[in-house]
Amino acid sequence: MVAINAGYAHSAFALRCLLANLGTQEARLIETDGDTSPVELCERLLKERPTVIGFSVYIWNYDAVVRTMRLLRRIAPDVRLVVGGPNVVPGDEVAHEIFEYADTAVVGEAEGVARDVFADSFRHAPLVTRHSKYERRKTKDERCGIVHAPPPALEEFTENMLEELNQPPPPPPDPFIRHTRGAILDDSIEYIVQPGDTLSGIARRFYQDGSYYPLILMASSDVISDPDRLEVGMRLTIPSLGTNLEDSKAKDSLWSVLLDMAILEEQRGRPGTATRLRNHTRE
Ligand code: B12
Repeated sequence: MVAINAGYAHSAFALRCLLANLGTQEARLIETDGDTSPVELCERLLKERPTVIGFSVYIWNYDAVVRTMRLLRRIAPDVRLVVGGPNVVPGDEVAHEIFEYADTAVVGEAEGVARDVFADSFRHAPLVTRHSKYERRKTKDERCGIVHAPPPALEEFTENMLEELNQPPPPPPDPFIRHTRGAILDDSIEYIVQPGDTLSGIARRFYQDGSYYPLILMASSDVISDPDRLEVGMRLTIPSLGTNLEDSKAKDSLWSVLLDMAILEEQRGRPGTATRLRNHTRE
């Protein structure tokens, strides 16, 4: 299978899809680009001793594919040539030469037919009679076989997809982690929000440092949606700062939340608070 890629760095997605659908057939992917000459490419291909060569044909490699196929027809007339890709368009006035050199042309998305197309090319398809060793003249009977690949069964696909989407979401893996984001709650206490309370004020009261408020946020993320909007009567969980700093895992998750909150504080125009949050992670 040959892909002549173009200027933009990319890999031949189409041929990887086809190779995955070839079953047990032995096949190789040769990727190159427009800088490789047809002679060099033919050399490289024939080293593999192929019985069939499949070309992926796009607008950016059409000429290179035609020149390579023309050469192959001369120097390796027994190798069967298959083409496919968006630039294989029967009846196209510009891109018609490809059909003169190909034994089989596949039109459309070929995953479903690849196995058959290549198996037939290998085993059953009669080789076109060559008129001389170096020249191949087509007669009306020697037209390239055209395989129209049926469009993929998208309805079935989307139906299955919809069915999957309509399933209820799976339960979260670990409710403890979801609610606490890794904080240890063993020595925590409950605090009911009073009028005038702020999260950093509560942190100052319990931790003597308002910039540790993310620890309360971690433990109370099931009730607090916005750290700037506490509501009177909210029941907050206040974890022990000491217990969380002593445990390396809990400390790591606290540090990552402090850094997240530092970014948020900067966005909200509070660079001083952001710096204090970051400073904790350097302690
Ligand atoms: C992603 C994409 C890009 C990406 C990456 C390209 C890449 N090669 O991976 C980027 C952004 C880089 C890109 C750029 C360009 N693209 Co573009 N791109 C696409 C897009 C949207 C998807 C390509 C893809 O991966 N499809 C999925 C694969 C599996 O499908 P497929 O390539 O068609 O292959 C199937 C069949 O064609 C067939 N098949 C393919 N090869 C072979 C070989 C054999 C032997 C057989 C039997 C069958 C077979 O079977 C495959 C599996 O079903 C298509 C449009 C589309 N919806 O397909 C345009 C498309 C490929 N791009 C196109 C164009 C024109 C370009 C540009 C030239 C645009 C420009 N003017 O700059 C550039 C240059 C490309 C380059 N490589 O330098 C055209 C090509 C037209 C043509 N007749 O060849 C397309 C078809 C869009 C369009 N309708 O105009 N593109």
